[in-house]
Amino acid sequence: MLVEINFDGLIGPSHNYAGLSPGNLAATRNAGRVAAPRRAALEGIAKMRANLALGLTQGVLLPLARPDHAWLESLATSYAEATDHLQAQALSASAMWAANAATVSPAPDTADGRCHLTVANLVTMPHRSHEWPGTLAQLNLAFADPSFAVHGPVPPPFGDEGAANHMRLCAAHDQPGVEVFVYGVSGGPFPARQHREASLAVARRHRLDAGYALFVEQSEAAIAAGAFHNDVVAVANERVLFAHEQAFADKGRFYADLRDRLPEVEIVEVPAARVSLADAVASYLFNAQLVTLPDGGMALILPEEARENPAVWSWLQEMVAGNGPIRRLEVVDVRQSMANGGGPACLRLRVVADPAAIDPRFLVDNARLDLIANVVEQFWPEAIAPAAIADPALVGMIERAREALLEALDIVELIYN
Ligand code: SUG
Repeated sequence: MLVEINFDGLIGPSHNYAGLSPGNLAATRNAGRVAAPRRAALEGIAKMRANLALGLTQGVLLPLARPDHAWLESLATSYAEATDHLQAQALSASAMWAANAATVSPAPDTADGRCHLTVANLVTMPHRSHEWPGTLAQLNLAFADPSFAVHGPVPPPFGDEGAANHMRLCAAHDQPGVEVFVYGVSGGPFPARQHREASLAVARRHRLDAGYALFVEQSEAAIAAGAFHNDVVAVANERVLFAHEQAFADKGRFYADLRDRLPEVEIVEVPAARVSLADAVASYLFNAQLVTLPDGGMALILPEEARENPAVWSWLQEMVAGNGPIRRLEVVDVRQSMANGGGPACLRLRVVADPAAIDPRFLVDNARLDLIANVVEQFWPEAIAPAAIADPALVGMIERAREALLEALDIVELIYN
């Protein structure tokens, strides 16, 4: 049976605030802060537990080997010799944001009836551009079953940031859907990270029906306001699109195309007069997980920051009191990730598949999360201050922590990936 599985990126032991992502306002604002990797990972685990409690199927993707010595070697340097900036880029725990791991087209949408995954190249940000080899190794393990087709990255210079710029709308998860690829052309002072050419390549590789793949430009205003990915201003689930009024460059055309392909679509649009783009970005209202619960109703899993923003919270209260499709709000605390610009939706990759076809080591229940939490409690650094990044003792601790995790989960194949 095909179900939606959320694979959360476990927050790695090297989590820190180095301000590496221009255009990501939270990460820039928090540059230089002392990070708390252990607390960060436990927040993420608590979010996974909350999803299990809602009756959802949960998976996990694991931290990559950091620092990335192979990457530094390809730059003809080593961690000890590298500049502070290059060290931070090699050490980043940014693979936690699993929405950027890959773009996923489930089996009902593809010509060969397989579920296709293309690992994202993330070429726009140097610290993220070297994630893909480790992520690909993991996808190849987790999705080794022949019902999946795992693809390497789209070649540079075409920037691809994975599922964060992709939405799938359908009558039900196991039915054929409309796949929406959102790309950027201009972002004012900030880079547009998703290139149209990359989105087109992913759609071709995934063998999508051309009539049911839409290519939609993100608005320049949204990127300029700090929405470096579409999932900061829009989220979709089954027949529902939840979006900010200013998310898209030409929403009239997009909504009309969507209604044409999926007549039952319900568009829940938040007007700028109620929630400004600035409030949407600061609160991560749209970086929520929009999920279908086992009883068929839909819930929005939001960060605490959305509850703390009066304009956002009052709009949400009115929405759930009304007659719309989203009836329940769940609030989670992922502040450590949020401070780097990653909300609940950034932390997960959605895959619609038969759980029996997935390597069971990548699926979690509460017992497996207990196992992970024990390793985190024992091995993850409590704090990382910016100056500590150069400290060989800290680096040793980070490397040991990941090894302990892979041993505990019996996924030692990944130790060198
Ligand atoms: O790519 N932050 C990530 C946040 C990614 C959020 N993902 C989605 N919206 N799907 C980014 O900007 C900051 C890391 C640092 O500065 O150390 C960072 O990479």
